Amino acid sequence: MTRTILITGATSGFGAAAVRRFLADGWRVIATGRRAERLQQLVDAHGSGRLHPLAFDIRDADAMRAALDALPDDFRGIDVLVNNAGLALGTAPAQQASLEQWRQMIDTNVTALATLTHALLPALIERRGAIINISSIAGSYPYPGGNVYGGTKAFVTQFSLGLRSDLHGTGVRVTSIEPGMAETEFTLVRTGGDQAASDRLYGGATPMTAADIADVIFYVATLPPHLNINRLEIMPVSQSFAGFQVHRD
Ligand code: NDP
Ligand code: 8X3
Repeated sequence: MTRTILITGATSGFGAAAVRRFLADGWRVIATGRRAERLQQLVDAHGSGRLHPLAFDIRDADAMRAALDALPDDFRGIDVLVNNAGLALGTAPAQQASLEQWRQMIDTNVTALATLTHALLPALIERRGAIINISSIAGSYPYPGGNVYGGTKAFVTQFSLGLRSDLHGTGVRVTSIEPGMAETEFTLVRTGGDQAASDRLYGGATPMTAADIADVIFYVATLPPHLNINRLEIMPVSQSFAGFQVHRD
């Protein structure tokens, strides 16, 4: 039977790679994001038989509801939800950060993720489906300038574990995937379009790729139904841990 997956943030990075990965395996894919032209490019490349684009700002709850309500019959039975849409904005210390950027991260990474999950829970329970949330190592390991971004990802991880508890006995699986450094448009977005900063961060480091993470999402989504990976933390070999900082007078 053809299974259906909804992937948010499918216009770039992990989400776009995951769309390709699941289509290649014969799934039906609902792909969301704001940039309609990027979604259209996916349709142009893969056809619309098993791919349904939904262009909306995930922070707009009414637009989200309307998009879900308008799904064609073939795409209504969602088996897997991948909550991937998200962003970091800025690297300034909290005391210099933009409140507007903080709010955008919370609205996108936390509120929209919870809203979409809430909307799809009845259908996912009915189909004994799965929820795969894209968190981050930033939710576990603080770093200077990570402030609200890290806080939003800590929410994603803890929300995932809480969902597991609540969904006990329903057969619905929930996984928090927590990647480290991966080269996507993430740093371009975070820096307001600074390509040189993005190149400096990833240059010579052999970061993970979007396809690496898409493979991990696919692995989690296709595990035997009696297995649940609760949390999955993944880094490139070139990335590891550093020490605490000490201020001296
Ligand atoms: P990209 O910037 O390449 O992709 C982010 C995606 O999120 C885009 O498709 C974008 O679509 C979508 N998105 C952002 N804001 C909105 C919005 N308001 N409405 C709808 N869609 C939105 O980054 P990544 O692929 O790297 O990021 C994917 C996820 O992975 C994020 O949650 C990120 O925090 C997380 N992550 C990334 C890591 C990395 O190193 N790259 C590491 C750990 C976690 P559009 O702009 O078209 O709306
Ligand atoms: C993205 C990874 O370390 O840049 O979530 O915050 S990090």
